[in-house]
Amino acid sequence: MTQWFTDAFRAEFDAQARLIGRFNLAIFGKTGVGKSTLINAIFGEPVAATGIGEPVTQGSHLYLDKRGTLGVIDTRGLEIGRDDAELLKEVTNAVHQMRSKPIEEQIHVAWYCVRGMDRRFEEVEERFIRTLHDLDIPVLLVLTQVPMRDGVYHPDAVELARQIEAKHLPIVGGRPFMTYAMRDQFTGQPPYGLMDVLNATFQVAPDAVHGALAAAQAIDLEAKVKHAQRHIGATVAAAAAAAAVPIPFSSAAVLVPLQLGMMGRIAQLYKISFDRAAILAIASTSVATSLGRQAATNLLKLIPGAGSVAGGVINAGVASSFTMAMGQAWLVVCQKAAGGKLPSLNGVVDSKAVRDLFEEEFRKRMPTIRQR
Ligand SMILES: Nc1nc2c(ncn2[C@@H]2O[C@H](COP(=O)(O)OP(=O)(O)O)[C@@H](O)[C@H]2O)c(=O)[nH]1
Ligand SMILES: [Mg+2]
Repeated sequence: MTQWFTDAFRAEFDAQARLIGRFNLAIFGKTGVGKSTLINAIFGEPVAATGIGEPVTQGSHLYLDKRGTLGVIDTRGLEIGRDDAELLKEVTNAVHQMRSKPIEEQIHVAWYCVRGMDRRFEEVEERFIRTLHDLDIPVLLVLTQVPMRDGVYHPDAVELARQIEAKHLPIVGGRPFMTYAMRDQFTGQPPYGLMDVLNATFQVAPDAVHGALAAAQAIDLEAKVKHAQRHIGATVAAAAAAAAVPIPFSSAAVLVPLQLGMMGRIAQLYKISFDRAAILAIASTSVATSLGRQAATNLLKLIPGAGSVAGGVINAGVASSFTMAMGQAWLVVCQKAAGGKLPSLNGVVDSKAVRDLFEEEFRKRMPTIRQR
């Protein structure tokens, strides 16, 4: 009975995935400085150790690991400080080859990582950063594992940062970012500095991949909300345009792809998989209890009482307000799902609770709809 819905949602979900694209981050630095730890802390998913991903070009030591809206490019088998000439050559070649591809296949930002307590920054590291800059890749220099106490950075890391600044490297902000990515169980040192790295990354990443970066990162929930609201706004405008010539309430099929696309987009901002999003969407819109195929003509039919408010026709105003209410209600469902705050029964989503939540949020924006 819900197959039509799942199929239609799948098509719109996938279309949105293509529109969101991918944010590609290149990460460099010596082994053990904390690159994987930093990525995990900011993007929130465990990076498989090594061996995942594919060479950027055949035989290359530059690997691209695709994880939905995030692509991580790193080097394997070549070490800074050992294979410098080869590494610089490969990076240069790879970037040149990627340049002829669409924007979502290019490197958007690079993080060059140095362990804050290493006390030295080598000339080859400087050359590496200048090379990336010359290839038009914005570079953030990140000092990792910098101990901080009472708001003061460890003096050795401060000294290293000062030395680096004196080199006037072409790095974002002109100086290194001090970070600590993961709590130290022994000293209790908490993480810090991650939001600054993320904000700077947003600032230098091309606009076209901001949505992907907002979706990929896991620490800035405001950025997710901002992008969700922007997309809801765009969908509301599209819905109003689609209903510029009023549509009978019974056959508002033109709004279905717009609304499903909006739901798919928001789900992906919160890294909700298609399968899970479909379950939540079916629960939210009470598709499961509706009359099968018929419902494909109008999602609003699935909201009890909506028809009486629309008064038999959907004009631009009705299309706007309903789409807005749907978007906001779905956003709340996704936020709770991502935060692990949706009620479940024995580990399975509690459909009734999801539907009550969606309807409650929907009605907050559409107080004229009567209660069931
Ligand atoms: N407590 C703590 N440990 C870290 C941090 N960054 C890295 N490490 C540890 O340092 C080691 C190397 O880190 P990893 O991320 O694998 O380095 P990579 O080789 O640059 O990817 C691991 O044991 C990490 O747990 C951090 O910010 N805090
Ligand atoms: Mg690693």
